[in-house]
Amino acid sequence: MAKGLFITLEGAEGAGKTTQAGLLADWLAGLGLDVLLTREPGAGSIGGQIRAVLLAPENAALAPMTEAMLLAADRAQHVAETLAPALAAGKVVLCDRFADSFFAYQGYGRGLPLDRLRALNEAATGGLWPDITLLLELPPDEGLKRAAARGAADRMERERPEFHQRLAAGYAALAQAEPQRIRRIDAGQDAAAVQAAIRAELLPELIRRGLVADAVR
Ligand code: Z5A
Repeated sequence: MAKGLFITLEGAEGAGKTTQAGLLADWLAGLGLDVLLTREPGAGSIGGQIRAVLLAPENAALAPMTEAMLLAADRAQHVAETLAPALAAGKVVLCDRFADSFFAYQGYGRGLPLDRLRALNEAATGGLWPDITLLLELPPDEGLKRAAARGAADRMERERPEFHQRLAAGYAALAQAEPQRIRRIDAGQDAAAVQAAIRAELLPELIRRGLVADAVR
């Protein structure tokens, strides 16, 4: 289906994904690439409505499978409306969270069976999978401190510390299983140093795929 390049940013709350995605989009555009920056959950008008249900603190009673199905619905809409057309048009797509969040949060965090989540994810994406994933790693308490400094916590940020520990372990397991795709980045450095580490990971890939000239190195 895809002929563009699909890059996802992953990590726990406050790891700096949104900050880094913006800096990365600017750098890639500066290299002359046609970039689309998007996110999950909540891209587009329908996604925005699903996101509001998912994150509202008053929806504390949302059952884990309901949460998973809402996230899968958001992803199905996002793939159909945004991701597949952009990749088919040859764009570099940067997505702030995608399927690895699903396995880390709903699988390792909530304890839903991974095989069920894989089936749900496959139904939502039609098999679309990231080419490269940048996993921003930060101890959970550090990320939560950063997120808290920003303001009121949403439904998921209010989870107990054990939940955040499980999802950090889940991300590590996903990265171990797919080291070629998932690049682990130390997110405990200042934002400029994190961005430099991301660019150092990506540049050889961009050159290898013929998207930028070796001269940029
Ligand atoms: N979710 C899920 O469960 N399953 C799924 O399949 C998907 C998602 C797709 C979306 O929340 C929620 O959905 C998320 C997982 C779940 N759980 N929660 N909560 P969101 O989109 O609202 O938030 P988020 O994705 O967790 O991102 P975030 O909390 O906004 O954090 P971030 O994007 O990683 O970080 P940031 O916004 O760039 O930075 C956070 C703060 O730290 C900010 O004040 C920055 O200025 C600061 N910052 C950034 N970088 C640094 C460095 N390097 N040093 C110091 N301070 C920094």
